[in-house]
Amino acid sequence: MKSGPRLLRLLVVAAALVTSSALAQTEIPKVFSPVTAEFDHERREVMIPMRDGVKLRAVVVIPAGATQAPIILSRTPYGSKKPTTQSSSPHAAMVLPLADEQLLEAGYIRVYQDVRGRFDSEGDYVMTLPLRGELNRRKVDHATDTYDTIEWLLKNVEGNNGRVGLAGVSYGGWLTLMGLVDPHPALKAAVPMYPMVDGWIGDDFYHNGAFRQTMLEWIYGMGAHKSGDHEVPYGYRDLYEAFLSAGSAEAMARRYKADQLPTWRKVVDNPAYNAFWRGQAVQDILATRPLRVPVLVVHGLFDQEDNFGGIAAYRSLEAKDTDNTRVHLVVGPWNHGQSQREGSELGALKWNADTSLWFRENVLLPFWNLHLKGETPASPIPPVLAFDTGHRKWHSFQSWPADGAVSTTRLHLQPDGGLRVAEPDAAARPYAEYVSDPAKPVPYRVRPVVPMYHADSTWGRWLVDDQRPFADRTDVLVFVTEPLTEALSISGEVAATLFASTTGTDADWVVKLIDVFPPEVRSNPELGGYQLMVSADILRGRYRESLEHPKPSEPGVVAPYRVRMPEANHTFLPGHRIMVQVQSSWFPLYDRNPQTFVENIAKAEPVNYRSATHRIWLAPGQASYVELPVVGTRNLIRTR
Ligand code: PG9
Repeated sequence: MKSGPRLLRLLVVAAALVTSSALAQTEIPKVFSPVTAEFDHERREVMIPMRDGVKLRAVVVIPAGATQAPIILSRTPYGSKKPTTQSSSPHAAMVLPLADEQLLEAGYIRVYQDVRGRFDSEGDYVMTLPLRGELNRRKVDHATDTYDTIEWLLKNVEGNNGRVGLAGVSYGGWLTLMGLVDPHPALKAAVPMYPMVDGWIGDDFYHNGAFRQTMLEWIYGMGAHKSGDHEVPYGYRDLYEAFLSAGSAEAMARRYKADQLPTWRKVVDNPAYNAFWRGQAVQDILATRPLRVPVLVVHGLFDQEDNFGGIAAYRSLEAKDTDNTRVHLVVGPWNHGQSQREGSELGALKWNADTSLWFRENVLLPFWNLHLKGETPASPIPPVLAFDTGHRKWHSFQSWPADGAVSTTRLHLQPDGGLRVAEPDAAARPYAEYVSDPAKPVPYRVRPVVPMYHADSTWGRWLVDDQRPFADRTDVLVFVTEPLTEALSISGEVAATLFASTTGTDADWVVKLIDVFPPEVRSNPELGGYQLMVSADILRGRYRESLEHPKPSEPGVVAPYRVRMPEANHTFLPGHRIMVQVQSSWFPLYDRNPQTFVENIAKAEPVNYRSATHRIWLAPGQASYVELPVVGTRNLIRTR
C-alpha cells in the first residue's frame, strides 16, 4: 500500500531521462549551408593528385564571375587554411592575406596549397626536399608537384585563362624557385620572395659555418607535428639563459627531445659545407638550368632569416637573361617577408611612406599583369629597383649593384680606434685584443631574448637594433671614422678581412658595419646617436681556408679571416660616422664556439669551452679592414 511514493519516484526518474536525452541531442545540424549569395568569391577546398598518387590539399579562391582569369599559386609548409580563413567576411580581400588585395581587385584566382606531408596534404614531409637525384631517390620532388598542380588547376578550375604565376615567401620562396626547374608550360611568371637558397652559406641554418641554434624552434614546430601544433616548451622567457644553462646546441635539443627529430639530425650532423649542403644549393642548381620563366626576385635589406638567398638566386638567373628583360630584382628596406605586410617603418626606422604597398601596387601587380594578362605596364619595370636605406629613396638600375658603378674601398681598422682608408703606420702595439669568455658570450640582442615565435617577440626587428649597448663591452672592439663631410653610398657585397690570432685553437669572428647617426636627429629623435647595422655577419674560424674541411687555428699564429657579409644599399649621410664592431660571439642566435677545436661544435662538452684572448692585427702587411662597395669613382672618405 505504498504505491503513492513509488509512483512519485518513477515519475522523477522518467522526467530525468527525458531531460538528459534532450541534453544529449546535438544542437549542430547535420548540414548547414552558410549564406554565400553575397560573397564576392567562391572558396573551394580540393585534393589534387600528384603523379605518385599522393593527394595534396589546396584552397582555391575564385572571384565571382571569373572568366579569363589568371591563377596565382603559392605552395606552403605552414598551412593553406590559415591564410584563407583569417576573418569572416563575404569579401575575399578581407579573408586572404593583405598582399592579395591588389590581386583580388584585378580578378586573379588565388590558390594556396599544402606541400606533401604537411597539414591536410598526404605524403611524407621532408625539410626542403632536394630535387630528384643523389639526395632524393624518389620519383617526385617539389618541381614535379608544382607541375602536377598546375596541370590539374588548368583542367579543373573553370574561368582560368591558361596562365599561372607562382609566388612565395621564404620556404615559399624556395618552393617558387623549385617550380622553375622543368616548369609547366603554363607557368608564365614567378616571384620568389626572401627565398631560402643556401642553408649553410648565409640563410636559415648556418652563416659562414656558424650554426643558428635558435632554429631549434622552427625545426621543432615543423618536425614534432604535421600541423605545427607543438612548440618548444622552453620554460624560459630569456633564451640567453636557456641556451647557456644547457651548454651545447645538442644538449639544448636533448632537453626537449628535439635531438630525435630527423631535421635536427640532418642540420646538426652536417656542420661543414659538404655534399648535403652543396647538393641542394639553389644558386648552383639554377645556374645549370635554362631560363624559361620571367622572374621577379624580392630581397629585404634587413632580412633576419634569409639575407643571402634572394640576391644569390637573382645572380644565377640574371646570368641567363641575355637581353635583360626577363629577370628583375627588387631590394627593399624590409625584414623577412615585409613587402607582403605594412612597410612604413621597421623598429626605429621610418620611411615616410608604405614602401611595401608602393611596391605591390607599382611593381608587383604590373609584373603579374604583364606576364599573366598581357597588359603593358604604364612605365617599364626596371631590371633592378633598390631602396637606399640611408637616403630613404628608391633607385632603378639596369644591373645590380648600382649599374656596376661600384669600386671596392678598404677601410682599415686603426690602433687609435679610428677607421681610415690608409693602412695604419707601424705602431708600438700593432693589435687590439679582447678576452672572449664562452661563459659570458656577447648577446645578439639586449636581454631578455624572447623566443622567435612568442606572441610578443620582436625577432623580426633585431637587425635594426641599436648597437650601443654592445659597444661598451670589453669583448667588443670598436673602430669609427670622424663625422663624414660628404655622403658616401655603398651598394652590393660587403666583406671584412681580419688578420687575427688567438690563444685558443678555434674562434668565431663577427663583424658589424654600422651607421652612427649624429647625436641628435630632429625628424626622428629616437635616432640620435643610434648605431644601425647596415651589414653584419659571422665566420666560424675553422672554415677560413676551406668551407668543407675545417681546420684548427694554431695558437698565437696570425691568419687572415675573410668574413662574407650581406649585401647593402645604403648612404652614410654627412654628419654620420661609419663604425665597425668586432666580437667573437652572437649568442644565443649562434651556438658558442668552445674555442678549443672539436669535431662538431654543436656537440661540444662543457670541458671544451675555454676563455681565449683574441688579437686583431693592425700592422702594415697585417692590417685588418672592411671592404665597402662604394658607388661612384670616389674612393677616399673625407672627414671633417
Ligand atoms: N625562414 C624560414 C625557413 C625557410 C626555409 C627553411 C627553413 C626556414 C621561413 O620563413 O620559411
